[in-house]
Amino acid sequence: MKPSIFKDTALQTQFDRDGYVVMDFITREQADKISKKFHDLHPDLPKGFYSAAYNPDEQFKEEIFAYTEKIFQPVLDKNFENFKKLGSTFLCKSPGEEGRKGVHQDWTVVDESKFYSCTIWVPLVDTNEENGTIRVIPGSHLFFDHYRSNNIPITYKDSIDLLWNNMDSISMKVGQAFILNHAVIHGSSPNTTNKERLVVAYGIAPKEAKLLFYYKNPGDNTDKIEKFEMPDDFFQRYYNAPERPLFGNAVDEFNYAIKATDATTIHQHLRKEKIKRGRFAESNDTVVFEKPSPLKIIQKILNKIF
Ligand SMILES: O=C(O)CCC(=O)C(=O)O
Repeated sequence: MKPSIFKDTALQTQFDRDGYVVMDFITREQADKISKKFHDLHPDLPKGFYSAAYNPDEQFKEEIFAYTEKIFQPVLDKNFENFKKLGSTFLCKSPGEEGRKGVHQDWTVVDESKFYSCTIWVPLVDTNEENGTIRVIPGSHLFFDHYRSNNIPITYKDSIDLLWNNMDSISMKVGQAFILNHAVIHGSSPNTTNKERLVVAYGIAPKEAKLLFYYKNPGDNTDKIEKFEMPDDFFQRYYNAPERPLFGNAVDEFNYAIKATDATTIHQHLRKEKIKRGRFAESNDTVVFEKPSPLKIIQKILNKIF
């Protein structure tokens, strides 16, 4: 059993089952303040999908963390226990196709046989499919147990469209939080409106979880990966991804090969999850996602009789 961090046991159960939860988090006024801070720090709107995490200026990122922290602190204390803070950043998605975030999982940064790590994703505007809200496959944090990082191959590369088409698009109100397990499969559509979609993202993990990072050299054709132990401010400081981290302790090195998972297995995972949630109609087909209409049921019965 992995340690709990939600004070509300119903939320923890939902998080453990789905790999994410949505909850009310900060007020519209607080969201507007954070939004103003973003605009003060970014007088020119960044293009495409922007994360402040890749800025090498630690002072700049510390200012974002400290500002968010002041507003988040009481809300975190009210809702979470036994957790540690990993830092925070802005995610801005400007209008345009380049803002799309494809199907992915976030890096493995803790020992996931014992722990999990999370992002609290808080939109500073209402979000929906049109302006590029988050999309997710419920329960997909339990599909695979591979290490994840830049350059480590993914097991589902041949099923990207299948996964994208089976995501839930989560419309959110400003100030709500989408709290995701870093292992859950997620992504986001392009912003097709004419206004930026702004989010503040804040990392947390169970207190006892040591931070880790797995690095694969893209220029190396072997299966070798390196394991690093990282300080708790890893996310605040690691700006040069996908390159080798410039800090942390390299503690191990080993061969790590990932086999592709075939589409049938992925269909089975999706089907199982949909059945769990009562969203999969009984059928001899492998992928029927909607409930059968009464007309179809009558037709089936008639087909059996005649
Ligand atoms: O903000 C978004 O649209 C997606 C963010 C995301 O997927 C990530 O940072 O891993």
